[in-house]
Amino acid sequence: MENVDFRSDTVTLPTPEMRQAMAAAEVGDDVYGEDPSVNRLQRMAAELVGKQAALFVPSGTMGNLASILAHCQRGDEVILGDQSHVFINEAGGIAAFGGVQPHTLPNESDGTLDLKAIESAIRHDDVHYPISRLIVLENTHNRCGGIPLTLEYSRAVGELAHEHDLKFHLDGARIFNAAVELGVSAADLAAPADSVTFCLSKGLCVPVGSVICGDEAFITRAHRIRKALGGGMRQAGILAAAGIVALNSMIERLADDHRRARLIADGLRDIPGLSLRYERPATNMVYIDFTPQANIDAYGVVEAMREQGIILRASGDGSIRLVVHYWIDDDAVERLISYFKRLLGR
Ligand code: TLP
Repeated sequence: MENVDFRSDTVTLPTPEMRQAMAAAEVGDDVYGEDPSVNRLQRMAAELVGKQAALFVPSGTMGNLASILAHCQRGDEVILGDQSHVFINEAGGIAAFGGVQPHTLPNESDGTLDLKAIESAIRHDDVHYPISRLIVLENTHNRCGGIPLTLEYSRAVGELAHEHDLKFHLDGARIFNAAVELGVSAADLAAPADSVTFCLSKGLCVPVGSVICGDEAFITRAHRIRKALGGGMRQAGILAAAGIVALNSMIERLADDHRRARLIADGLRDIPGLSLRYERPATNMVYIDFTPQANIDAYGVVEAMREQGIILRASGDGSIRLVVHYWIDDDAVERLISYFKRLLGR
């Protein structure tokens, strides 16, 4: 029996087409700017999200870090959500390496930050205060159920930022999930932002890599920072070749993942002892909690499911996030639902 892994879309393996493209990739030394595959990927990425230029980086974490350091000076303040990946899951890098102070605001359940709260968080000019420099949003919002932030909301934040002379960075790790779900282009979603990071190594199945996009001056600064962070890779075209396949052929199919996430929610909804944190999965994630009625907790579920070849991960708060991706087909969805029914006694 084959294992199926619902822990994250980061577990995705490259497709056979990617492996072929990687084997045949034209490469050069990218630190010299001489890797034709990296250069091609960067041009494609910039065009796709409607920015002047792009930079290939090893991870989404480095993409966010290099972007924030390219916008901010030491002692500057960045306004971001208390549930954001940058704040929670990036090892405090912006503070550790950039001396940048996070000013967190509570994320609403739909992943947004209240516009009035953002406005009052922006510091006025006073020697006591840090300088408010940047707003960071996440789209889709991972910890808020994988929900996409709308075009209208992103525009409102962009206007607010620019009115106050702040920059706006978008952690668009899953921006293509958002675009596909909302039926808009990634370029439209990214337009209000000064910079955007997106990941190739999640739902798009590339083994390694993310891309930062923005204007030429921003990318020039980010390029130097990437080098300082140790992210200058040599024959990175081996990886970029998979990225090119992804941008050409893996975006539209993300809708299948969203459809399957909804099938999972429908299949689990009425199981006693289990509750859906978000009634209707917005994109490719289903968050489940266990009520006292369940005869088992999240850790027990993970263990029992592993014996059936279903790989899950429990969070510290007792929930499980199920993430759908390219390697999860309809059979895997069926298997998951039927084991949950069996395990929880129905
Ligand atoms: N998210 C991972 C874990 O780190 C939690 C996951 O399994 O979802 N931004 C967002 C919104 C992300 O979800 C992630 C990864 C990143 C940035 C960082 O990307 P990588 O893992 O490439 O550094």
